[in-house]
Order: sequence, then C-alpha cells, then structure tokens
Amino acid sequence: MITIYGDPGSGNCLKVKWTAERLGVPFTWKNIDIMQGESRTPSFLAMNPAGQVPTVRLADGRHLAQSNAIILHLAEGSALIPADPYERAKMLEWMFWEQYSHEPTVAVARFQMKYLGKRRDELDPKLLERADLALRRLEAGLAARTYLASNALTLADIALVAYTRMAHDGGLRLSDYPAVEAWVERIEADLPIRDPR
Ligand SMILES: N[C@@H](CCC(=O)N[C@@H](CS)C(=O)NCC(=O)O)C(=O)O
Repeated sequence: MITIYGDPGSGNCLKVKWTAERLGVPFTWKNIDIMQGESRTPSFLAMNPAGQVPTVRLADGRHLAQSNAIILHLAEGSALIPADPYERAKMLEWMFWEQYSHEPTVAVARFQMKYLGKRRDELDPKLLERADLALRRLEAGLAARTYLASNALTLADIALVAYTRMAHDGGLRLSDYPAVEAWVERIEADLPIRDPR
C-alpha cells in the first residue's frame, strides 16, 4: 500500500490521487497542511528534503516527490502511457511544459488569490498575461483533438487538467478558451473527478 502525503487543495497532489484511483492502486492519503508548515517539519523533510507535497511513500518504503515523476511511476506499463514512442514523448512534452509554463502561471495566480487573499487587480499583470498565454497554448493544442497526446487519455491530460479546472480561482475564465473548457469536462467525466473545482 502506498501513502500519499498531500494537500487536498493542491492540483499537484490531486494528480497523484486521480492517477492512483484510475489505476486501482490502493493508497492511504495523509493530509499535509502546507499553510501550517506541515511540509517543513523534520520528519517531513526526511521524506522529501524539498519540503513539498505531493510526496509518496512507496510500498517498499522508498519515497518519491514531484507530481509528474510520481504519476509516471504509478502508471508505468498502463494505458495511461502511450506505447507509441512518439506519443509517449508528446505526453512528456506536455508534462514538462505544464511544470515550466502552466503551473507557475495558472496555479500561482490561483494561489495568490485563494490562499494569500489578493484581489485580481492586485496580481502582477505579467503573471496574468503569462497564464492567459498558457491557456491559449492549451486551446490551440486541443483545437482538433479529444486528448492531448494520443487518441486516448494519458498522463498529460491528468497533469494539465489539475490546475486548468481551477483557473477561475486565479481570475481566469475558462469560457474564454472553449476547447479547453470542453476538454476539462471530458477529462473530469473520464477519470472521473469528484473533487470540487
Ligand atoms: N514541481 C512540484 C511542485 C510541488 C509544490 O510546489 N508543492 C506545493 C503545493 S502545490 C508545496 O508543497 N508548497 C509548500 C512549500 O513549498 O512549502 C510538483 O509537481 O510536485
């Protein structure tokens, strides 16, 4: 049995939970309240020196961090990773982009409004510009596609839906990106996702 150390408000943590649920991997969920510093205690830092969730304890006692590394590990050999080498690399292309260009904009805008209590007009306009650019990039990627990397659900869809579905919390409107909005609903139904947006 694996243990997921996570914060239920974190898209990065929910990715891990949804992947485990989808694959039927049994897990125990341990709530870590990052706003209370629970990811910075000595015992947590012993599991993940970066002091971040998600962190998992695997069945053999080893630990693993970084949401996309964790879901890759859980999904190894499953249909969530395309067999075709190009599609597999395409999936990774989206996942790397998610961590570098999407999460640091869409999720950070959300964090500042939802957790730090900023109003939309208090956000750095450049942050909102970059978040909009990320959602437009996603919109273009989904224009003629049902799923991001292949003709079936992959880890790329799971990784990217996590914060995209919460974009409204960061002052962004999904209705401005119709292909993205339709894809979010599709992935939520496919997985299925029951966590509130
Ligand atoms: N790239 C990491 C990001 C992890 C991350 O930023 N986690 C946040 C919550 S979403 C966290 O633990 N913040 C608490 C802290 O840094 O003290 C991943 O994908 O897992």
